[in-house]
Amino acid sequence: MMLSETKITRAIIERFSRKLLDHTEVDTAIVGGGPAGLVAAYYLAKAGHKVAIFERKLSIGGGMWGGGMMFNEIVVQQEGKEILDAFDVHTEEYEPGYFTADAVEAVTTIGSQALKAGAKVFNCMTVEDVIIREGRVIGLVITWSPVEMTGLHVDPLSITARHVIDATGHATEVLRVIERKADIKLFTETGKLMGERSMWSDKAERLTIDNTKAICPGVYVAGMSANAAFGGPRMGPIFGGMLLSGKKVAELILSGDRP
Ligand code: 48F
Repeated sequence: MMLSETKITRAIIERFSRKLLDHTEVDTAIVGGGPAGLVAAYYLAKAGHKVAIFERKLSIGGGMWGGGMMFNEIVVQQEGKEILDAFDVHTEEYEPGYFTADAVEAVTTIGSQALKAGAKVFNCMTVEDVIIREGRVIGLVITWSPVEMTGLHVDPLSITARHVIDATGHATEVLRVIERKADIKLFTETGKLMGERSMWSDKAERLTIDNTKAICPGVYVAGMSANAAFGGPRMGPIFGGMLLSGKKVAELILSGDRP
């Protein structure tokens, strides 16, 4: 059989369009495909939710690929190890209570499981705005990342979601746009984005879980974004909190929690 370039082209356009069309209305839209977003996507998709992850970069994995300072090993504590065990990521004890895993194995395995569970990743897409109706975030405004990067004057597209998760890490990009453009009071002490504090691994890892919750009607925060939203410290290259936060936000949504 002779391969036809136009058939290859049509296959890509048709299949991608079908995928995107299928995800113009989703149960949960996750902004950011870092460790927290990927773990959340896995548990939600496994439970039957229609899940779309929008990731600005070409690759998912966020800050996990590089471990600490590009030494591509991650550290997790006991509870984090249990999540890596569930994904079948190999871990090795370093000292009691400290486990290491290969950062690349962690990203690829968790990413693979999330997709196999049914979550779809839209990489190279940036969320630049939200849709709000009656004080509730009901959707996202998306554009191609190269459009954003080059500053091309092109209008975006939008999707709707019953739940949105800001899993954008340190940047808290969804919350920033809500704060800038809407009169929605966030569920923080000040009603505003509180901003992350300097590194304190132990405290930050615990707070990440506590801070994983709804931040305003329609939106949850998970991962580093949760600490940055509620004024918690950063934790550095320990990733258990990210994984546990992804699982917790999925459980909150699945429990019917709908702020
Ligand atoms: O930063 P990231 O890995 O977030 P996380 O899951 O994990 C944090 C850790 O990596 C590390 C840490 C803990 O050890 O402190 O930083 O909380 O992944 C966030 C992803 O969101 C994407 C970004 O490219 C990254 O891959 N992202 C950020 N803003 C947008 C976005 C946006 N507006 N639209 C789409 N993707």
